[in-house]
Amino acid sequence: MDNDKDNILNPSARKVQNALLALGFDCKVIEFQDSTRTSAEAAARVGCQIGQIVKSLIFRGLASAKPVLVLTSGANRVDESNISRYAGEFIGRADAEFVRATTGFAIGGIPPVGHVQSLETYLDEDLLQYGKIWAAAGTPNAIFELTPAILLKMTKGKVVRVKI
Ligand code: 5CA
Repeated sequence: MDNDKDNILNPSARKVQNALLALGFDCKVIEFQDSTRTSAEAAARVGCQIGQIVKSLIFRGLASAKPVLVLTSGANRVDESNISRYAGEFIGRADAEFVRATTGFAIGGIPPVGHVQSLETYLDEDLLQYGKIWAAAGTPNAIFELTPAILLKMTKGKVVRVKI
């Protein structure tokens, strides 16, 4: 593994890089000058298809208030009724405060791992078609490259259909 001491990162991006290394994944967090806040911006930064960007969306169980992480292809819109079925209860979109409290990160930079608590996680089956994908790394201009198989392994997510 490369010694990554020389990769100077914003503290939130560093938190993600450290979490990846601690989990045993040799993924390198990259910070850009320009925004990777949206899937379109992230795809423009790395020159990939928008579908290769992993969106990390937090939902909230309406009955239990449990957080649910949905990792979806940047090309897709999440059908909340699908996720409700998998989660076993109605779910709604989490607000910014809930996202921060359950993940430790702000919207626009939510990584797939390194959260303050472990999250029930669903992974969009459409991500599996790509050789390489990119996920957010703690800030709205940090991302890292990985494969769908690695994403599955690091999150222990359940592969599901998320779109309608
Ligand atoms: N860094 C990029 C690409 S990796 C990124 O994090 N994209 S994202 O899709 O995972 O995160 C932004 C998403 O957060 C948006 O798609 C949007 O659906 C959601 N979002 C934005 N504002 C809010 C808000 N106020 N409450 C809940 N969700 C929000």
